[in-house]
Amino acid sequence: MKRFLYIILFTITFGSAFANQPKEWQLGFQNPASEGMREIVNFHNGLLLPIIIAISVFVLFLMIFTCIRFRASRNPNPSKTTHNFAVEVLWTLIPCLILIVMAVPSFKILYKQDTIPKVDVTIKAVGYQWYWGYEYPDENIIFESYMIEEEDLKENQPRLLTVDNEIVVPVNKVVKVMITANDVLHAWALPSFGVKRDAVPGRINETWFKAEKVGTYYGQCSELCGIKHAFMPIMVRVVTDEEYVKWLVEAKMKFAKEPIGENEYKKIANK
Ligand SMILES: [Cu+2]
Repeated sequence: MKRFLYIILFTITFGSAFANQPKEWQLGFQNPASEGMREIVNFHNGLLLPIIIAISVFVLFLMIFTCIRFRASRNPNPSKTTHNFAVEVLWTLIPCLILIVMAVPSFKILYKQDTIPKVDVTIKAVGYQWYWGYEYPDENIIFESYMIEEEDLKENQPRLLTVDNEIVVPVNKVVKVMITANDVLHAWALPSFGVKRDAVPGRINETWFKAEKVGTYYGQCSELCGIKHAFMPIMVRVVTDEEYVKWLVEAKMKFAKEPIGENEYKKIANK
């Protein structure tokens, strides 16, 4: 039984290895790319899943046992028993204990996610019907990010997930994301980083992640926001520090929030 369980856990954990995006027939989570998500996956696969499997197997056993043992043909005069004090105490206490065992590590992870460490890069994400607007407030960069239609996709660009202007962040740096919306509720979600926050008009929600691997990661708006809710994906490119600096220079020219003067342009270009 134990070995069987390990095989299931192994398949779920590593079945989708090396993927930063959903895979066909995927069962488990996307491959984690941050410490936060790794903790969530371990919590789920290491604790929650075994408990859920054990409970399901136990309930199934009870049902089969009851159907056979107490079937009508074997019990022409059914028992009139209605109460059993000991059983009632047990079936209240045991579920309570199980919930406490699950709640303690769960809150630990939640509180850890809630505490933002020293921030290296700040990004503001604004949900619109139906695209994302991004701003790097410290870098004078602002741009919009639209999904690329299926007919315009290039090779290896995943359908419904690729955008024209992705956000770029440096690897192993704490990125704070300030999330809000301009019209209706949206939600900024990135499974590989274990990040999901509602985007609420008139309010800023904060979250953070520290991507551990260079690569491209995909997420989607996760709050029903209207007819094109499924077509406002989130794309994050995690790059090395040098590549990030290079991107910043390009982005500052391309996406400057305020028009920049010739002197400033030269300053950026010389960086
Ligand atoms: Cu949305």
